Amino acid sequence: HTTDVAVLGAGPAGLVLGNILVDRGIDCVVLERAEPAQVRTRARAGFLAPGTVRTLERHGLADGLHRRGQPHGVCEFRTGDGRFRLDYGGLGQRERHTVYPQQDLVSDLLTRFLERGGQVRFGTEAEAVHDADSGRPEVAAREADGRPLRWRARYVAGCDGRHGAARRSLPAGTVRHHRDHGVTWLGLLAEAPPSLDAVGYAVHERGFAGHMARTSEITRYYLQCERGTRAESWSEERIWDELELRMRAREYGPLRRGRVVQQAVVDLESDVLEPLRHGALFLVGDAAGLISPSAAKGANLAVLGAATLADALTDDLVRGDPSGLDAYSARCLTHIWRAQEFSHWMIGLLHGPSGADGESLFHNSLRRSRLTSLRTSRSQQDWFAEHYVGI
Ligand code: RFL
Repeated sequence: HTTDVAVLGAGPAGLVLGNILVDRGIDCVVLERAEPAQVRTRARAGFLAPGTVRTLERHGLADGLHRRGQPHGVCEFRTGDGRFRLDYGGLGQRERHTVYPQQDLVSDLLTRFLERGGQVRFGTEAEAVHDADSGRPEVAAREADGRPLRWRARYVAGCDGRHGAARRSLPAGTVRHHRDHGVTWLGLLAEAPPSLDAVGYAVHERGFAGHMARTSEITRYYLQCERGTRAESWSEERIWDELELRMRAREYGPLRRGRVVQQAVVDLESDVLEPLRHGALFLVGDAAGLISPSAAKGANLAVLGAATLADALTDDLVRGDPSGLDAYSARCLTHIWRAQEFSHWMIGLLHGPSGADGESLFHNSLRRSRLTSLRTSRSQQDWFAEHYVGI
């Protein structure tokens, strides 16, 4: 098989890229390991930055999120020193998030891609990208029944996440900046309405707890836990009791409990690959860099990276201008590092550092002081708001 652009992975990155290319008449194929039902139902992110929404609007991909997404602009911090709310939608650039579950966005993108005549090979696992340094790279893949498949393309977009084939196919010597933050979260999805009209961040001596709305019936919660925790070892009752304790429900009101439908352990890790281009192979989204979920940037970076690559590919394939492809890596790395820096700052706001003195009085006091600045300093609040919704 041959195509102009072989896209590995049908997540937010791959499907935004595919949609823009097909809309511009560029031949592409998306190879996706999972089956459609799985692609349409994987619950992950939910907070879309205004820049992400504008990008999706520009490419006719925002109908669903305008219909069903909810604007969101407030967060609430609960600490031993009391609680405070930040109306971040009225601070900084005065912009808000749109809360729209990632699986709904991905489902919309997939529907739109197929309507536009896009081709997805589901149940097809990319195994390796060969000859990336040549003008005719090849993707070796395997279909669900084990049959091998080869696609020759002009370009390959690695949108297949952190464990995908694109990362495995990088030449030796690719730089991977990696950081394990030494913090682990139990990520939970509850069939329960949100308990607050804000994102809730609870900083507690027993560890961080977080609350994020998804829909009127579904809420995401996070609980910091010991490294090496098995997700199943937490019973529903223990989860809700611990959430109520850390979120100080006795002072600020009970949580609305419900069935916990997903519980998974997430080790907070970040990495950035450099460069993001190797010959004809480009890395996008989680394949390009993994960002800890502390600042909800991952899906947003995926959409932005995909739109940037789509423009660069269009310039090259339609107009014969390769300058956008040459600039792709540097351009995306600028956004990625800004998001990493803020995400790192958030980790320091919400937890002690890893290691023996993580919960030392020294670090606790620094964190308290950082929270005090955020509570009392208008310029700090503006800075926070700008970076919280920015991308
Ligand atoms: P995805 O979404 O992982 O999609 C990759 C796709 O590639 C497929 N695939 C392959 N296909 C073919 N061959 C192979 N060898 C393949 N290997 C993999 C997979 O099946 C999949 O369909 O990557 P993409 O498109 O780069 O998008 C990234 C985002 O999904 C990710 O950054 C976010 O979900 C991160 N994230 C959040 N981001 C936000 O912006 N806001 C949030 O509130 C937010 N919350 C979260 C999150 C991630 C979480 N987890 C699960 C780590 C909350 C959680 C709990």
